[in-house]
Amino acid sequence: MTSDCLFCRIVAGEVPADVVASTDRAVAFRDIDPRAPLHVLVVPREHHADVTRLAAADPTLLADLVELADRVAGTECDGQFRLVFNTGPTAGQSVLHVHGHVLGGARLGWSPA
Ligand code: IU
Repeated sequence: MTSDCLFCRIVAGEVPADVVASTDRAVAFRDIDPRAPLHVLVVPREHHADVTRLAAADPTLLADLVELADRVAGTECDGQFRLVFNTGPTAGQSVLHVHGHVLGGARLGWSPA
């Protein structure tokens, strides 16, 4: 837990969030600024700054995030989803606690730039 990390504080229950699913190692909650009918963030309970560091430190935990994303999409929409890990500020990462954006519920465009 990093006390100045927003997502650590959400995981700890110190900051409210609309949690849709969780495991002993990860939490899924709705993004406050949804960009698709389904827009949920999957985050590990343990703090890792980004997906490359998580993959190096604990690849099983990264696989857990993918599994949780799949479970959420199966519950919340038709099971089809896009999983996005913005990595670094230039790519759009604003919160330095790894999070996968689970996007779905509609046909998605393909225009990140
Ligand atoms: P990004 O990939 O780091 O830009 O994603 C951060 C996301 O966190 C972004 O989509 C925000 O809308 C979202 N978010 C949130 O869900 N709850 C919050 O309290 C804050 C940001 I601040």
